[in-house]
Amino acid sequence: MTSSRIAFVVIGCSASMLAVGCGDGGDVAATQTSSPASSSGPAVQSATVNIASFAFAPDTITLKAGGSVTWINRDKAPHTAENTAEEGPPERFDTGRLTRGQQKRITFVRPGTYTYYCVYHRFMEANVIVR
Ligand SMILES: [Cu+2]
Repeated sequence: MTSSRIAFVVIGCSASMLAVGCGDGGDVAATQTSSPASSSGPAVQSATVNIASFAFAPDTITLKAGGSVTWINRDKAPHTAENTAEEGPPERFDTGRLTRGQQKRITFVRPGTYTYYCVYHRFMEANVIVR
């Protein structure tokens, strides 16, 4: 009677060990989460940049290649959005002089980072990133 009882305990033990081993790997993998990169956001087909209080808002646009950005001047002062050749941009662009309420749409074809400024107020700087 003693020997059969020992055998029963051993079988029960190994069965529970199998169950634990089975559940282990899957649970660990399921709890892992990846944090998405949120620095520049998803690329969009079109965007609007408001020029207000001597600043471009938003100051960074991430655009799909072939997409367009529309600049609208909300200030009393005239502004432009244009880039320079010195920074080695993929392409030059220039909205020209925009007075209050005026807007200009520019289409971007070549991928790259376009850092631009206002020719009247050089401290006004912003970026269009084309992917
Ligand atoms: Cu300006």
